[in-house]
Parts: sequence; structure tokens; C-alpha cells
Amino acid sequence: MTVSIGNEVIILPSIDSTNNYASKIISEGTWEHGIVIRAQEQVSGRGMLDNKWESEPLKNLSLSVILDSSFLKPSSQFEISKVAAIAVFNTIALFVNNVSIKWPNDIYVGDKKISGILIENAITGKHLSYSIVGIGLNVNQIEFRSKAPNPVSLAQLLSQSLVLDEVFDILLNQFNAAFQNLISAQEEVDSFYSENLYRKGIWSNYSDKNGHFEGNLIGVNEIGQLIIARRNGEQTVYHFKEVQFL
Ligand code: BT5
Repeated sequence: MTVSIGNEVIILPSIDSTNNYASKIISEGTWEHGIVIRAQEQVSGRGMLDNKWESEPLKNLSLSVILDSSFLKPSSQFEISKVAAIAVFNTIALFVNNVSIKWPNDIYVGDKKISGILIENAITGKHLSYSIVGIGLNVNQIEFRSKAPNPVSLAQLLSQSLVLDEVFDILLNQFNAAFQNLISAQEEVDSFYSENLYRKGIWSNYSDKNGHFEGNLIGVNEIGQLIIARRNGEQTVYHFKEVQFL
């Protein structure tokens, strides 16, 4: 794939959700690989299920990337999550330490969430057709007003504001690099993702349908399910929402 991600950037002054806008372009048949939709204000930012994403106008990055993911089988769709998480991870790690990827694809600094990613994949037959990668990255917001439990921004961590366009350009470069790696060196994408998981290799508290337990996060399997080991050596594999980080 030769087209760069971000060759075409659509900047919207105000929109409900950049992911919704991306879906609209796709349904109209006018999309191409690598189009980026960036909102200055996003009034109904979405997270997973019914979750909302808070972002003060002009302070943060709220964007969606449309990818041609037709080279992937549906069983490999988690690779898109990994690429997105790695691109955001690498962007943030240029500014601050202690960055990690909280499974499946939040980005944390320490124990705080600095970025959320919402991926919407479409499948046609035996392959994906396209993916919409929505990224919210807290850059210059200082006060958070929603019930988000642990938000943090780059400006809070650095005690200074950043130029949003510069962070945007870095993110696009990192996204191109990570996507290119997926095409040419998927094993690197897989190992980088696993190595940088939040709580990787650290005994910590979790809960699942059987109650609280102490576990050691090992990594993900080939379809992106989380693997956690117990003190007795047993390992459990979890789908999204089947395990809580305490
Ligand atoms: C996510 O969902 O974290 C994915 C967020 C994706 C947002 C982007 S912005 C551009 C694109 N267009 C959209 O409409 N969405 C994408 P989830 O893992 O479900 O987490 C959502 C939860 O994060 C909320 O329920 C809050 O608890 C918390 N939260 C909301 N806003 C936050 C913020 N700015 N910083 C940190 N945490 C936040």
C-alpha cells in the first residue's frame, strides 16, 4: 500500500463524532485508504459500547483514520488495534515517561488514561474491508468535567501547553510507521504491543466472574484476548469485558 496515512486530512470545526463522519464518507463510497478526519470540536465523542469521550474544543486531538484493511483476515483484526495503540504510545513516549498500553487499547501514563481508541472494523466475506480508527488524545486540557475516573493530559504532565498541530504531525508519522510495520514485520508489531502492556509481568489485582484474584498479565493470544496467569501457574484467557483491572 503506497498511499500515506494523512495525505488527505479533513478538518471539521464541529462534529458529533469523527468516527460517525468516517462512516458517512464510507457509506457514500467516496473514501480512500489513509484519509484522516480531525475535529476541532467533537460534541458526542464515543467510546466502546455506550461510553462517552470528553474533549474540550481546540484542546485535544480527536480524529479518525480510515484504513484499507482488506489484506487482513477477520481473525487478525486485533492487529489494527495494536497498530493504533503503538502509534499513540510512541507519540506520547516522545514527551513523557512511564507510558503503557492498557489492554485492549487505552494508553496510560502511570495509572492514568491519556488516550482512548475506538476501532470499527467492517468484514466482507473472508477479509476485512476497511477499519475506522478513532483516537482521542488529551493534549492541552487541564480540567476534566465528565465522570472519567483517571484522565490526564500531556499539558498536565509537562506543566506546559503543546502546539496541537505538532502533536498531530507526530501522530501521523507514527501511525504510518506502525502500519508499515504491520505489512512488512507483523512479529515486531505483536512483540512491541505485548512488551508494553500496562501491568505486564507485575502481580496485580483483577476480578472476573469468579471474584477477585491476584494475577500476572502475560500478554495476548493471536486474536487479541488477554492472558493472565495465577500463582498456581494456571492461565486464563479473557475476552473484552470479562476481566476488570482493580
Ligand atoms: C475509549 O473508549 O477510550 C475510546 C475513545 C475514543 C475517542 C475518539 S475521539 C475521535 C473518535 N471519534 C469518536 O467518537 N470517538 C473516537 P472506552 O475504552 O470505552 O473508554 C471510555 C471511558 O473513558 C469513558 O467512559 C470515561 O470513563 C473515560 N473517558 C472519557 N473521556 C476521557 C478523557 N478525555 N480522558 C480519559 N478518560 C476519558
